[in-house]
Amino acid sequence: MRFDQYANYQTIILALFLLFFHFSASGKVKWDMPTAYHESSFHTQNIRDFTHAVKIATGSKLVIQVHSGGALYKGDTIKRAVQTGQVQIGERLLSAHANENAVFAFDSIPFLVDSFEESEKLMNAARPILEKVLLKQNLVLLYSVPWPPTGFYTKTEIKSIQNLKGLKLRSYNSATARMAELSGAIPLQIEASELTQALETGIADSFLSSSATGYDRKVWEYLNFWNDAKVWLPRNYIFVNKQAWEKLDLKTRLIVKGVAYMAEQSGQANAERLSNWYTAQLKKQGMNVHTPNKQLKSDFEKIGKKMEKEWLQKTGLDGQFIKLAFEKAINE
Ligand code: PCA
Repeated sequence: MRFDQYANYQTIILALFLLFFHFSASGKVKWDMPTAYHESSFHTQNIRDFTHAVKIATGSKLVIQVHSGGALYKGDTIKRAVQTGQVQIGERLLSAHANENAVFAFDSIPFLVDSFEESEKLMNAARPILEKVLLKQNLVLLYSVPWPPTGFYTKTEIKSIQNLKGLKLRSYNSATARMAELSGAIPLQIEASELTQALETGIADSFLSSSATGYDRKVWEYLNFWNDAKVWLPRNYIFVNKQAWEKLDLKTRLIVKGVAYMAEQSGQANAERLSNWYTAQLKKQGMNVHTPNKQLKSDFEKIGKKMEKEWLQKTGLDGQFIKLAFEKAINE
């Protein structure tokens, strides 16, 4: 082969390579998104709106396929799957990772917030720290949506903390387990997707959760009382694998961030709007809905203070930053 022929081949190969690179850079990207909660959950519906909006706004350049209810990865494996790049994006209960880093439990300090407005202030106070911690774990935070407040589902009315003694209380994170433990109950870690089975078989005889999950899991078929104690408003968060994120071009990233902001706002508005509706449905199905009496309230508050202290000890400077930023926002 003559030298100029050889040079031509090289040019053609280079041109093909550039062409391929151009198409893969501007081509369509498909992401898989495992979530832990059922299709009927308002969180999943919000995610459906988010992914639909991303598809439209990017002209189908980025298409996200949602796998709800732990169908692709069970709740407790979703974060790892995204961190290691097995999937590109996921949704999970933030405080479920508190064992890795107590910062993840900023939303699970009992009675620190009891309204959606305060929950949003707390999220905004914690956001920079949360983003920093997640980035170190190869994750990019997109957005976060709260659950309605958590309360106690039981067979009989809780009039005092004594009534919680010995109950097999299903919990969904280490903070609910600690709350159960400090109340004298026996905590059992069970995913929402396995909650119905646990109640059916008697593995659990009570649980901590929101009106949303009680309604979604048809709790009235097993239990009669809901104590709307407003222990906290835990959050789900939506996160992306860092490499998958960086592979997107800048314009797509900006669109996804914008849509994520809207999804956080609409998710929160829906949670707030539906919260009372869920509670009304529980009543409609014959459940007794009540709030803690004075004694129970003060017993719970003591537990809250203790858990807040424990959280501040575990989180150090990060926790102090979040607490101060939150207090500042509350007093503004
Ligand atoms: N429902 C979820 C988490 C918080 C909530 O309200 C659950 O019970 O697992």
